[in-house]
Amino acid sequence: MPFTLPPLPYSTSALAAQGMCQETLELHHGKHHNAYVTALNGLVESKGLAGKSLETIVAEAGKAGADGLPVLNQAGQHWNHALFWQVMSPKGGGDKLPGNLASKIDSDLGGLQAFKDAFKQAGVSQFGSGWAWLIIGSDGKLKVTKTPNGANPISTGEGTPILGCDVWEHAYYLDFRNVRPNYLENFLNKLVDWEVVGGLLDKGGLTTGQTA
Ligand code: MN3
Repeated sequence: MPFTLPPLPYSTSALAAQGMCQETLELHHGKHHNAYVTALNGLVESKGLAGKSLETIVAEAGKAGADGLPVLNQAGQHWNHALFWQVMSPKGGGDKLPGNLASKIDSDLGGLQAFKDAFKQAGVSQFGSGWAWLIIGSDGKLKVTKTPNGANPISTGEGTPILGCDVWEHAYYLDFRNVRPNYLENFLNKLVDWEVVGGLLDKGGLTTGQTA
């Protein structure tokens, strides 16, 4: 089955009051994410991906190093955006975290503010395009990390993301121009749906269910 663009779980205008305008979502979801899906489908046959899950493809492409990059760029970005749309919502924002997530952030990362500071720093310090992440590390502990371009913690073997923020310029230029720190701060304070993130923590991360 070909990979498909997952529909946004809200309308393209739903996050405008929270700092992500309709034009950003139309372009980012309808053009950028869709282009990764189309390009990935174009690689299925030549790269022998048929029958593999998106998660397996991302992990294998990461292990393949430079040889895996053409697949990782598209497959990683398909996975990354699939998570990104889910972790934001019109009900997002605020500092009320579900109990499981709050207590794990307290014990593993030193509390909500320390986590937010680390996450923002990860996103700001990612040189050029990439992503900031909250992941369940391979040791079971929550960690904040970052990856360049289309990579993610599945492809690097670090762990499984439960929250990701796109820091490619296409994610924030219409709303925040060049000011990436303000975009990250707004993402954490107004856009993240903590109930969704807590649910992903319980489930051990996102499984897209998409297969080549
Ligand atoms: Mn993007």
